Amino acid sequence: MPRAFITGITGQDGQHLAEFLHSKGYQVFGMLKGQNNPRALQFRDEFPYVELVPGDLADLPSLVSALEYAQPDEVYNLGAISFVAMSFGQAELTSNITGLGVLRMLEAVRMVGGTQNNKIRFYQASSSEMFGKVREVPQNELTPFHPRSPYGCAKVFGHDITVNYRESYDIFACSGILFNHEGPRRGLEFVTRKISNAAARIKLGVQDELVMGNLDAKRDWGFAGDYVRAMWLMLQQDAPDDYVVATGETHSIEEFLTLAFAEAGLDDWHRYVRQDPKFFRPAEVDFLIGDPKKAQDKLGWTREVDFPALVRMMVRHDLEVEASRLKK
Ligand code: GDR
Repeated sequence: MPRAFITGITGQDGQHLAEFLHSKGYQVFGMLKGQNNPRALQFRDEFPYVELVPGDLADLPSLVSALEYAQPDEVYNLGAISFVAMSFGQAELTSNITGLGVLRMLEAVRMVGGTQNNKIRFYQASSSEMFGKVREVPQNELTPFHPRSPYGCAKVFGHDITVNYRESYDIFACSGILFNHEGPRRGLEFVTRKISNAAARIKLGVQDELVMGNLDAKRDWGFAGDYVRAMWLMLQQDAPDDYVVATGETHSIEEFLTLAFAEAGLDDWHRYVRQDPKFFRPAEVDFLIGDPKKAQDKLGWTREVDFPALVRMMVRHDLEVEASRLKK
């Protein structure tokens, strides 16, 4: 039975990946940080087949112990401070966890997997936020980086150090440059889920307005369930490499609002949406669109859920969840 170790296990991607690897017959270990982590209880109920192992990306000895215990064939480093807006207020913490955390994980892989013929395959969750103020359209694996937030800067470090460890120590280390990927498991702080959840609550009469930031941004939004397949495919190749994972389409926040409110059975979203400067960021990434050609050609990866289906899935889920909450 192959063994996989995942950081960020309680996040959206951790959950999708755990489910996917379990269906492939893996024994799945997930790293859980903190004392009495509030997410642990619900996670254990939903994913009884995942063995939770204590550890923290800020603490190298804990990563070594966790890997010694799990003895993984594959390590997926999905753990991070992942909310771009928050990274401006907590830049040092973000650099430590999202950036230096990758270095610590790679060191742990080196220490536990051995300095020669290291058998552990490593996946790093890199991000389209590294492209930031984009230098070309669409963005591919060779597009230069120009991050626009402490989060983006930390991800650039994580990406570069992954490539460096691959080249220096011959570690099978891959970096997936994933564009935005969403779904019903997305946290409520991210714009897509904030909209789908608000549309559902407004429809059900438990909320009357939606307060947002910059509506001019455009994103290449895919479904998280499709993207975790790409992570796994990267680690099944003969040689390690980096891949952009994206849909190749970009959509505006206004398009998302239009589809989401219509799916909830509401007329014009403009009636409910107000902008507030507190949701604006000191610097923005206005236009992202990825070129997934390499992932399609070399990994045989394709997405299954398109943009309208993604919005529909999220709004329907939130209508159900919010309606059942009302009944309680
Ligand atoms: P992003 O995701 O920053 O792209 O990073 P997010 O959904 O937070 O923002 C997308 C865009 O929407 C604009 N926006 C708002 N965003 C939020 N969260 N809330 C609002 O009210 C709002 N109004 C407008 C933002 O300004 C932004 O332009 C995500 C994260 O998952 C990262 O971890 C990941 O690396 C990248 O996607 C790829």
